[in-house]
Amino acid sequence: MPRRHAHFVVLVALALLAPGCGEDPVPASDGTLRATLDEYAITPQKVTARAGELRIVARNDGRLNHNLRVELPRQDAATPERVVGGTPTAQPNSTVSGSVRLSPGTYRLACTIANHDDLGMWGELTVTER
Ligand SMILES: [Cu+2]
Repeated sequence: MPRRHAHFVVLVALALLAPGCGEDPVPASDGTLRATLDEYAITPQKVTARAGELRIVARNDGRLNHNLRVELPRQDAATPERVVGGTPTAQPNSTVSGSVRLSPGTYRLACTIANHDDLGMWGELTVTER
């Protein structure tokens, strides 16, 4: 096989193995988003919900403290993300909950503790009309 093709095959294989890539979003059922927190991931990473009150229940399966916050994406480089709601901090092996009122739009999910967001603790929340 020519070298260029070999590289292509490797890239496709990596793309298929990469977690979270191309995953279908998981709908929040009964107005509740259930998620698991771990070092350093939010599962599921892509979620959809209907506009209105969203209850968030997050279980911490990790060994560090984590939280699950809903953020409006930054409008430009100079403006930070704005947290609109979420859960308090969850100790390891505990479950925390919170609720947030959401209008249709695209939001980020993130753990706002230390640099967990940068390490991969983030996700996407798409809110649609009721
Ligand atoms: Cu965290």
